[in-house]
Amino acid sequence: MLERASEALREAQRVVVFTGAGISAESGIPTFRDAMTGLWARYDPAELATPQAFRADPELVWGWYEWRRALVSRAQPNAGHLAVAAIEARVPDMVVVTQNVDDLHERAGSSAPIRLHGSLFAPRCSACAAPAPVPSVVSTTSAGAPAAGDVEPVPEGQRLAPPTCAGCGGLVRPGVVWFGESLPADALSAAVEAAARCDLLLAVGTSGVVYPAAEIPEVAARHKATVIQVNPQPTALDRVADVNLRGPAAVVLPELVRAAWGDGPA
Ligand code: BJW
Repeated sequence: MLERASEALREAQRVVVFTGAGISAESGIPTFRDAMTGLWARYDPAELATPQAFRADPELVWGWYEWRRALVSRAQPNAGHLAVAAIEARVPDMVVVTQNVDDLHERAGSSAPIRLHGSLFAPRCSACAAPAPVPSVVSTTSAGAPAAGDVEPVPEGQRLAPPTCAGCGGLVRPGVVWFGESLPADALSAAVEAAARCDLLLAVGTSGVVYPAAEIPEVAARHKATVIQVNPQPTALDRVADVNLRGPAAVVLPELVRAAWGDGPA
């Protein structure tokens, strides 16, 4: 399996790496469908990630996102993110399409990932959509001592009042795409175009159940690209994958890069 995948990767001219929450799991970021733990355990992420939840309880939803932003700010890219950047260094026509709202691909060295579901670091006004400053609070009391630059802690499970927009006074919301909202049209069309012209798509750490993002590997398969999936579990994408590499991204991706080019990320 690894040999077939590495050969296809070495020969590919145009590659898309399509990532989901699983690639950040080994950086300590829970996947979206992991049961929430600690003081967040009684909430369902699929219910919090909605405009309805923000309207009903903005402090609960803003507190959850600020807690997650703090967790991400303290996390480091793992060997999986580094391997993706290593592929980019070897394949000139390579596009990263991510559903993740963390910034670990960029911090690992990927140059311009296409973000389908927004970012934890791009809050905007819920009324007029003007970009808002990222609050300076970035630490959590549950994750140990504050990191350098932290101002004050965001305890797990805590409601936080969202800031208000400097222009119109509306509530500031996370700059992410919630269920029922449209994906950024430019990002979606760039991702579909890249998938339609690639000769290899690597789907990493995604359950493949959230649409329209889950169409990206389907588009690549329809255009006869080789689809390689990296995931410890079976997923909805098994039906389009030519090769399934079962295992954690931080182990399998460096192995794949080494097998393809004889060396890998440190
Ligand atoms: C590892 C690992 C390791 C673990 N290494 N792997 C067509 C059919 C049916 C429904 C719809 C449809 N079109 C639209 C919809 C509705 C909806 C939808 O798809 N619902 C489904 C749940 C059924 N889609 C939408 O609402 C989208 N909007 C839209 O389409 O607008 C128009 C419209 C609206 C309504 C009706 C019709 C049309 C918007 C979707 C926005 C998704 N946003 C979220 C939240 C972002 C902010 C936040 O993070 O809080 O994005 S939801 C969540 O899911 C998040 C993720 O990006 C996304 C995908 O999840 P992902 O990344 O796959 O994570 P998991 O947790 O699901 O899976 C982790 C995987 O990792 C697992 O497979 C593990 O095994 C694996 N793993 N450890 C590698 N170490």
